[in-house]
Amino acid sequence: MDIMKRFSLEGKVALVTGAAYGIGFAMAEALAGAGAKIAFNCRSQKNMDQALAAYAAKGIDAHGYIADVTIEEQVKDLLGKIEADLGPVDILVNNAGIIRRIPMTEMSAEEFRQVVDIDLVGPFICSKAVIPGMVERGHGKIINVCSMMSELGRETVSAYAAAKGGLKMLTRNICSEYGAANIQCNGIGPGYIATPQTAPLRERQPDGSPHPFDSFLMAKTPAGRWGTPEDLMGPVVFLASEASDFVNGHILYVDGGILAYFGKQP
Ligand code: NAP
Ligand code: GCO
Repeated sequence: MDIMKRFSLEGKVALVTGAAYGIGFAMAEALAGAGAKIAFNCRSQKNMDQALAAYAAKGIDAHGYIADVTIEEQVKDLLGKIEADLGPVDILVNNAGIIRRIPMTEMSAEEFRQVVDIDLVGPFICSKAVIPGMVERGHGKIINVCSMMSELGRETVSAYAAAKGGLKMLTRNICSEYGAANIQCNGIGPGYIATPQTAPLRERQPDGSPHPFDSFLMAKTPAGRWGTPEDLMGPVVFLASEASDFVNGHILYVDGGILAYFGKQP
């Protein structure tokens, strides 16, 4: 058996949501490197233009579309366009997401709902839109981008933790409901990754010292560093490929060991 062939995505069409930059962009780059045709969406033309230039600079012929993952009509329209341009989606990566860091008692219900809407209802809408075609064609891969907060809580991120915990269970439920149709739905749980989303946690103090969260995180991470979007490239190709065909409903944490560790002893 040529084992490397089991990792090939040649001939597959992948949709990575919110892949204009950050983790989604790196995941799309990895899927393209393994042979997949890439479609992505984001919400603004400005981000789209920058992203298309960034993909082109890497030699990737990515197809970008403006669509908001929380609006069902826009997602249906997005999938219709992708099917016409590239073919039906074989691999869906539910990556688009936001965070709001607000103490729970100061957070409005509207702010809470907005996070849950994008981080949990969005993946439901996108998955619901691709599953019937996957069932018809007899195969499909769905990868949900979860979080440390699928397992852990922390001050100020109640909505995000609720949404990412829910996304872990949506992952298991899609596996339960559609595993028999040869659809594998797994999650990737990145640890703390250096992207625009986590920039506020890495800002230097006025005296040039590291942000207190940065020092706290280093003491909690056996790898002793922040993750990079590139750290997610191998895991996403694995979960998108035939190599993982008997892996279903699993959350693969890519966290430098955070979830295994009690923290650095004083
Ligand atoms: P990021 O740098 O803020 O990128 C988020 C992406 O999502 C952007 O491209 C954004 O594009 C898009 N997006 C947001 N809302 C959207 C919507 N309603 N419809 C379509 N696209 C939308 O975040 P990231 O750090 O790369 O994170 C990507 C995913 O990984 C998120 O789900 C995040 O929760 C998760 N994650 C991140 C980390 C980390 O440490 N960075 C760790 C664990 C999990 P536009 O705003 O242009 O639409
Ligand atoms: C936070 C962070 C996180 C990470 C990530 C961890 O404020 O705690 O932004 O939640 O982005 O999801 O896995």
